Amino acid sequence: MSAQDASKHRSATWPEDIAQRYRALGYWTGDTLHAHLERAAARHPQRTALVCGTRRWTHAGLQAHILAAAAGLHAAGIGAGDRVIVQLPNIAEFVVATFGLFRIGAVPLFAQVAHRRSEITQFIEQGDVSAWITVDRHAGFDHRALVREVRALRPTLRSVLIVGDAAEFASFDALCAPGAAVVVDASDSGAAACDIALLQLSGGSTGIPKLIPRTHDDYLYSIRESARICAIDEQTVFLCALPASHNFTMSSPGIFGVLGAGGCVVMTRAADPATCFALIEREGVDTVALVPALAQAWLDSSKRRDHDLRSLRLVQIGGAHLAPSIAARVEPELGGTLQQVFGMAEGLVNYTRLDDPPERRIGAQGRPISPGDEIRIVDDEDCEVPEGQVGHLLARGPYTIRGYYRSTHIDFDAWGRDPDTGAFTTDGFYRTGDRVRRTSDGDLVVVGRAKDQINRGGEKIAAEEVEAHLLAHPDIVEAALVAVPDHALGEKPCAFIVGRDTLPTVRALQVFLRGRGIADYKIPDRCIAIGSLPRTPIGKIDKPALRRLLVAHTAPTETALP
Ligand code: AMP
Ligand code: DBH
Repeated sequence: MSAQDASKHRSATWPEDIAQRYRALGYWTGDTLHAHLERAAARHPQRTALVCGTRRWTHAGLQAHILAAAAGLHAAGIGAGDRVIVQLPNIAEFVVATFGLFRIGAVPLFAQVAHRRSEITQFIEQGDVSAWITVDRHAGFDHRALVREVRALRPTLRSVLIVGDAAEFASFDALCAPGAAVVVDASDSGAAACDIALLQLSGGSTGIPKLIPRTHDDYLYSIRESARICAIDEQTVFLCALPASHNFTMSSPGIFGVLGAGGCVVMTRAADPATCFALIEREGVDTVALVPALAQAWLDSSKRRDHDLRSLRLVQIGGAHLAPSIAARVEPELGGTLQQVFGMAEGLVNYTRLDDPPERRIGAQGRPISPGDEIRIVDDEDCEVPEGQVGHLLARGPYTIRGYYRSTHIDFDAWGRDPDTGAFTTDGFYRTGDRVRRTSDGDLVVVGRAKDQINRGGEKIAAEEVEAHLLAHPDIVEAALVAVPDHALGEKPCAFIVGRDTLPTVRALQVFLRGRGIADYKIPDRCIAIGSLPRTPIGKIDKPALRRLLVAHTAPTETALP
């Protein structure tokens, strides 16, 4: 990237006056994510940092590996400011690649391992991505086949690095083998604290995915404070069971928070109870982060009796609605303190505090990290609702973005607002799309959602994105995706479709959607044919009416597809 492009990239994040305020308040310290980790390694060189199967790294050993990766990535032509898709499962290379990229000032864009051609090609375009680091195979899927498909469609993608058997592609392992490459100069870090460190994916509610730019300054602030709130230190042993690419697992306080405190991260590719309980016992895991669906699977597993889980100190649950009946079982049945986490990749994170009384930890989603977090709960006209009433949650603060990422410059207006998108108010608040109320204790309770999204066990699905794929089917005239309650996952997507003369079977539709190259978790399990979609008076599809049809099971014109 040219020096001019690099400076554009650098300025495209926070308005300067607001940045200065957060620096003056001490929230932003001018530190980078990799320097933070390097200092932890200097304090605790011989402590275990990372465990992945039978492989283990001390903090000093991990630093050496990261430095070798930085040199290897640089030698592969990746430079400061370049955007690089990191699509890896929960393996040590996730950490090595990510911090190697930080070290040379490159910007990881975290895709999920479940993402396929449709998502990856969009990310390449939107992020103007030049490289992609992925794995040979995961969960029975050959990622090299995906790379071949995507490369043919996106020739601008310069390099691909594969962890494992690289076939005809470059091998990440060979490139980054410790000692194989010239180690980059310790002073040679390409990034400044105000630069974009990484791009997260928005759960989204529109057809086009949005990229979330997080700077070293703002991300590190949320991580440091999260680690403090969760009492993470060098004794912490964290089990990374949810996908490492998720903002929760990465930063609340997650992988980054634990490593930055000198603690240990245990990676597991499988999140099932038997695997995780065995790892908790073997490694003395004390901290886990779960979505409600996984917590419930762990609670309901008979395998619990076969393992000693007494090392558990903190059980964090977030990402989706946690039923109080499940919450109440966590401490007596798993041990450890329950902590609810209500966060978003765009920024704002709320935690119940470890010393809150049990009823607050069971019944609420906590309160923000920072005194600098500004929260408004408003009605449809953006007027604040009376205290205690339900409204839309708006958030602004030292680690909540002011605009989504565009590879070109964002011209912020006077309030630091990205003028192009309705996701922000005129005075720079992020519209979370969540409906909440505040309790008299000051905790937030999430009561629902205004955004057109399905939360499938913590995986967010933008209805519009899937509807667009459904509408590409020649036999479908209209389509609407809504959430159907599900015992195990909380919600699942259900498609209502209006067909022409012949309708495809559910199976055929699923095959069709897979063929469109979308992640499996977005594919509806249920499809219902309907004569016409209900509309609101202004002509929008009436999704609440569709949801009512689903719940009541009384849709007179509905027929489940064969
Ligand atoms: P994402 O956009 O993928 O970062 O997901 C963030 C969204 O997940 C939030 O805006 C909420 O809708 C949902 N969410 C996260 N944590 C919780 C929680 N503890 N309870 C209910 N919903 C949650
Ligand atoms: O759901 C989320 O995105 C989420 C949940 C808990 C999150 O981003 C976080 C904590 O940081």
